[in-house]
Amino acid sequence: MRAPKKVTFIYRNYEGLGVGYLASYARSLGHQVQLVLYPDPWCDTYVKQKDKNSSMAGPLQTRVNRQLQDEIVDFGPDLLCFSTVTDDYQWCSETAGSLRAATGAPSLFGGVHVTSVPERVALNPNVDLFCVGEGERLLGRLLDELDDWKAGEDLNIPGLWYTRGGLTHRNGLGESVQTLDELPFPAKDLFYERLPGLARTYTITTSRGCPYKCTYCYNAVMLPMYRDEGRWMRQRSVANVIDECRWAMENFQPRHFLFMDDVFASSKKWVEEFAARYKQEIGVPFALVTEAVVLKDDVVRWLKDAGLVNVQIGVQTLNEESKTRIDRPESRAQLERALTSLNRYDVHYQVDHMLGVPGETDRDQQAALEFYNQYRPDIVSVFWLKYYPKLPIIDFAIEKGIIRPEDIDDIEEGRNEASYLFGGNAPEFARWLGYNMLFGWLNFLPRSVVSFLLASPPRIHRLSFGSFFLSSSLPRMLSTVFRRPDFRGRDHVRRLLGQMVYIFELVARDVRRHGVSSGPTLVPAPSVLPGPVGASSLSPALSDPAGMVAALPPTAAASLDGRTLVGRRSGGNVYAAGDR
Ligand code: B12
Ligand code: SF4
Repeated sequence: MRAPKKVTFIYRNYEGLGVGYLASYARSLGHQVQLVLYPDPWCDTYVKQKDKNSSMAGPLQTRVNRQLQDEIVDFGPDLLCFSTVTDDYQWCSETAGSLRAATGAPSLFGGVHVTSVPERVALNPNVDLFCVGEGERLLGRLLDELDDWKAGEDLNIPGLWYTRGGLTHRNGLGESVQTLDELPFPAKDLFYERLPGLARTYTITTSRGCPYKCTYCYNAVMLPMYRDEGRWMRQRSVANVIDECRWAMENFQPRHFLFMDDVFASSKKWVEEFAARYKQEIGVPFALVTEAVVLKDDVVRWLKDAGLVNVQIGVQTLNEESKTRIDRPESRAQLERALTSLNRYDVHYQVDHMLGVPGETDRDQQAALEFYNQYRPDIVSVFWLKYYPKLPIIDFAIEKGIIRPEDIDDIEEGRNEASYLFGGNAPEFARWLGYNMLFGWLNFLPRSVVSFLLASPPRIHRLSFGSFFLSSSLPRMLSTVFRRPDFRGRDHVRRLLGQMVYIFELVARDVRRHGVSSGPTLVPAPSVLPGPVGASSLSPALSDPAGMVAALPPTAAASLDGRTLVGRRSGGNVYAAGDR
């Protein structure tokens, strides 16, 4: 190996497993790694996207950013690494612009967004190098050959792309790690140093990829890409996962584990062995994310016996036609079997329900409510459909006139600011608000009350309030306070509080360094990306709110501050004409 390099990872808000793996891989090769977490609770893609420039966020954020930039400059990196989901792409781009100017180091981008639209990223002058696909092997080789690239030589590393001299060098796809057991455990310490509270729940994955390809999920983009490059769905051995859990217990003493696979427990034989060893050797309560297809009765029993307390499963829709159209893997019978088993073994569980699926009607939401009222999940968590780059569902939305071909620009540049927590890109936003409210409160209402409301749909529409707090946050907070197994909710509250402390520490360090009244000295990012394509983008219906009102039943448009809320597009509410 050539001389070890200094690598800085820049990441927003909380923990990213991808960054954890890349950082530990680079360290295992002898390089020095810095992780800089940018806290941004006012524009947190995990919480909601809003108020980027609110008066409270502005000055505080400037101090935080300056302190973090100082830390990066002090470290003197050879390479600045950014991991991007689409919602963070614009932020990553701006931040890369200013940090490159401050440090003189080149930027390397990777992650789901970059892999989905490399041809666009190639045009972004704030990105010097980027990784298409998985990054560990690529990063290792790049750090070895970075000086050659800086000296003007071309590199042929699988997955590494860059634009130089007006030409984009494309090197195919990053080599996927086929034997996951070979990877060093993620560099958790880097995250925990910044936000110690994260260590309370150790986030882990036992696999990569998913055998399915739902049309609204990134797997539908990745699976075809990696078809000829080995297996996309890969499973770690039980021994390797248990080793990581034991290592985590020794080093960080977590209270819980959270298995964040796309689909946990996709092999029954694997689960049986895992459950037995976990119970004996680890024994700490755990939660997992999975799909109903794999939750057979004995699987739930083994996992419960091993310490399973909390499950999150995707349901999304109960409409058979929608299911086929969005390629959901489970049958109704499999879903019923999974929920019956979770109820039988008394496991706290959350179902994810999607609002805004094109083509669905009031009847579909009523049928979903009836179903959930029968099985009574502990939480019905509503996620609104949001269009991410290259997802197959986009074609259908275009066909239905929900988005227009010219909206693709916003989607692929990460400028679609719709929140997946409230409104998403649903053109008939207001139509679903009453259901959203009822899903949120379902588990707190007696069955008979839900049935009473269902008996007359206008009663449900009367619950239409355009308030995320009332429909989702409040019931979730109550669940967090009163239900012990809902530790994920409590973690979230702790994370937010931890972030406030972190912000305070950063501001205090900035004040020590620059004084109380000194103005910002951040290097401004050059503005490089094309601006928004116009206020009317994303839905013809939304650019014509009056038309929308006509299209909705009278009870579906929600009243907000005396105005008629008819829809929601990127970044804000849309009111009926004359009400704005
Ligand atoms: C765990 C998870 C979360 C966790 C943690 C997020 C995180 N950043 O790790 C939480 C709950 C916080 C979360 C929140 C959100 N998530 Co999420 N999440 C996932 C999930 C299930 C696993 C991520 C993971 O750990 N992958 C495993 C690692 C190893 O893979 P990786 O991160 O892709 O990294 C590899 C490569 O991409 C590449 N790479 C990545 N970064 C870099 C950087 C460099 C420099 C290089 C060289 C390479 C490289 O190398 C890595 C190792 O091989 C993914 C689906 C998935 N399986 O990826 C969705 C996913 C990433 N989430 C998604 C989204 C949309 C979100 C949210 C906006 C909300 C939502 N709708 O779910 C927020 C955004 C928060 C944020 N800013 O990241 C989408 C992203 C789609 C898109 N086009 O942007 C995904 C793909 C799921 C989906 N809906 O299809 N998420
Ligand atoms: S089953 Fe889940 S992880 Fe797999 S493709 Fe569908 S939504 Fe994505």
